[in-house]
Formats: sequence, structure tokens, C-alpha cells
Amino acid sequence: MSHALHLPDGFVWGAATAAFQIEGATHTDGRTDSIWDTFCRVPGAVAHGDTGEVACDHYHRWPQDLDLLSELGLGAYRLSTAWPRVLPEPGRVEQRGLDFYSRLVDGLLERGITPWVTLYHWDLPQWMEDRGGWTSRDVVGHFADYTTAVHGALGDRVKHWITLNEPWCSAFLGYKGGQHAPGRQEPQAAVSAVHHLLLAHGAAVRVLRTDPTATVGITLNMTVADPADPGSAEDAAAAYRVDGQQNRVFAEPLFTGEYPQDVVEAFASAGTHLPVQDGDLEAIAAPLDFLGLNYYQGCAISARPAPPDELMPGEPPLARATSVPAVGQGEAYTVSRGLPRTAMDWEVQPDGLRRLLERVHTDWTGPAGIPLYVTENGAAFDDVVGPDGQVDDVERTAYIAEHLAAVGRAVEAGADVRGYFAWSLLDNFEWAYGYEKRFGIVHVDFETLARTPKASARLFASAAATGTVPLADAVRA
Ligand code: IFM
Repeated sequence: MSHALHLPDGFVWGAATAAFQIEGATHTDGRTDSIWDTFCRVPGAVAHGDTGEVACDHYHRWPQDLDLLSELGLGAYRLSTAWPRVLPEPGRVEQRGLDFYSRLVDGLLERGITPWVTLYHWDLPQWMEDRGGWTSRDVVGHFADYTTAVHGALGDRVKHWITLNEPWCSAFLGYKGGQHAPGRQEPQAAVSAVHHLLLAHGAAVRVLRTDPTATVGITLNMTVADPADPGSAEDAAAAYRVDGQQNRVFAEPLFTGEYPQDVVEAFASAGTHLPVQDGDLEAIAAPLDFLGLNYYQGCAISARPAPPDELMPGEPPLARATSVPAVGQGEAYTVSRGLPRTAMDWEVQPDGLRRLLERVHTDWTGPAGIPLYVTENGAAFDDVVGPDGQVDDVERTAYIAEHLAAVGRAVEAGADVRGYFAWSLLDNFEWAYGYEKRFGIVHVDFETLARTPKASARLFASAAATGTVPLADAVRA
């Protein structure tokens, strides 16, 4: 190993999952449908017609999964609670759902692992969607009730809370692009969802602040949007627009109590508006204890579509139309800049993580005096199970090492980054891609449900044990 980089003492090393992606048991112990159960039944919505009915069967196999975390020596586990398990109907708390999470939390603490609980990782109860979902202001009160129920059951033992995971996906993929549940393609619905998600976050913070021992944050999936041609003013403007609707529209109200004016104007140009009422922005800007960032890829943004010779074989010319289903902004296209890509066709750009952490620290969290955590990072690759049953996932191993090194460099540059959670502990239900895309550091055989740690899990365990990140050339060698 040529040389290595150290992360500070006290750095949190963890792995992350989400309820719908791993639990299965979708109708056990009183759970009712979430929007994803419904979406899975829409022909063509999810690859191969996959569903969350069994997933990794974590609902029954959780002790084994917690043992895996223990064996990997990880000190923290980020899980999410399923709203329709806890409130299967409006106003009816399901004790059996809460008991499941209570057992899980006890199991973690018995193993010396700190639970980090995300309240909303995309599994909105179908009953709430039937009442308008995130487009309805009523969702805010229901989310506060749900937060009260989960905190009431777990708050004596859980101290780390994340209100929402990646609200950009919930709003723009769920209500504008339609690739995610509930599959709606309505610009006003997406813009209303942005505001109600943030407002629900603020309401959850208020509930959690009744507990002085709670540490509270939110997780955003911010991107690093570079102009494809650094010399082009048009590309720079397109990149700024992408930054607006993916990053600033969430970060600015959270940290400054105002929506960015250029984004408000872009929404207005499409005849849409953020349904802001008096007092909302103060509620959204309630002080936080940390910000979670999920980072997977950067993007090169062009004001024009990629020329045909830059497209993948067979890719239609507009296939690289921006991956950001934005509302009312000028055109922006993601283009390839020749970097390696994952099985998701996402570019591998570890330095983007360093730049993102430094930028967010400088612009928002540093001035607020709060730390950052990388609450997800990882990659899907087409894993090959060897004849010995082992998975030597060289590319994922290098990806994780390179991104950990990027975190280390951001820390050296002064960004206050205090932890990293690998996405994901297990191969799992990758939303519209079903079980086709594997992000786990632990392989799951979806026939037998056997779990096998991959080489990347061993690398991550060793980094966690030593606080040291091997540099990627050493990993690939
Ligand atoms: O699997 C998802 C996760 O649920 C949210 N963040 C991105 C991951 C990979 O797509």
C-alpha cells in the first residue's frame, strides 16, 4: 500500500439501509400499503415487476443483519422506520410496528452500535397519497403525528434523528419525473411537494426538540453540477439552474429561511408556485444539529444535448436530457466527460464529494456551526459471485476507498465532516430498478436470501477499525 489517509478520532463509521428496500413483510403485523407497494403493481413501473414483498426479509432476519454489522466492526447503523407500519391508518398507531423497531434498536445497542433513525425514506402511506400526498398541506400534521409516535417509542434509546431522506427525489422524481412513486408528472404537484416536505421536516424538528437529548438533522442529495465547457457562459448558467433546483431550493430555506429567487422565478415561468404561508419559512429554518449528505456522482451540464458521437451505443440523442426533472427552467443536459461509470450509468467522480463537502461547509453548515455527515455513498456494479461463493467487487472497493479519501481531504481542508455511512449494508430493492442493481457491501442471494460480505465490506471494516483509508491505487493493485 503506497500511502494512506487518516480520518479523525471519533469519526462515525456506519452502514445505511431503508425500510422498504430491505424489510419485506409488507403486510405483516398490520402494515398497510405505502406508495411504493402501489407503484410496484403498475405494469412497467419497476424492472421485472419486482416488489418489496420479501426484499431481504430483514423483518425476520434482522438479528443476523445486526450480527453482520458487528462482525464488520461498524459503530453506527442508519435505518429508516416505515410510516405505514407505525400508522397503518390515519390516527391509528400500530404497536406491533413500533415493537419491531424497538427490538431492532435494542439489538443494536446490545451490540454496541448506535442507531441513526430516518423517519421518512420514501414509503409514504397510500392513505396519505389518497389524500393528496406531499401536494397536500395536511401531510405536515400527519408527519408530526408519526414523528411523535416513533419518538415516543424509541426516543429513550435513539438519539440521532434524520427527518427526511433526499426530499429532492420525493418531490421531483415522485411528482414531476414520475420515475418514482407515486409516479405523478405534474409540475405544480412537484413544487408543492418541495414546500410541504420542508414544512413537514420543520414540524418533525419541533416534535423532536421536546427531547433535549435528541440530535436532529435532515439528509439532502446534493449534486456538484459543473459546466460541461468551463469556458461557456451558457453551460455555466445551465449548471447554476441545476444547482438551484437540486441544491439551493432545499439548503437555502433550511439555512437562511428564504427560497432562492432565481428558482422561485423558474417555477413561476412554468405557472407554478411554492405554497408558502405566513410562518412557514421560520418553521423550515429551525436550527439543526447536523446535515446529512448523500453523494454518488457529479454531473457535467451542457446547455445543449450531447452530440451524437458522445452518446452510448443505441442511446437516442435526447437520452442525456438532464437527469434533473426540473420545473420551468431553461434546458440543461447531462453529458459524458469520459469518467468511469457505475452500473447505474452514474459517473464516478470522488473529487466531487470533496468539493461538495467543502462548498456546503463554507456556504451553509459552517456558518450555522453544525457538522456534516455523509449519510450515504456507494455504488452499484454488476457483481460476479465466484465459484467459492465470494464476491471480489474490485470496482466498488476502489469506489469506497476513493470516496473515503475524498472525505479525508475535505476534512484536511477544514470541512467539519464527522462520519460516513456506506450505502448499503445489503444488496436491496433499488426502487424502479428492482433487484437488478446491487449497492450492498454484503451480497444477498435473492433466491436463498443468504448474505455474504463482499471484498468491499472487508475494506470498509478495515478502514473503520484503523481510521485509515487506503488510497485507491493500492486497492486496485
Ligand atoms: O437506494 C438509494 C437510496 O434509497 C437513496 N439514495 C440513493 C440510493 C441509490 O440509488
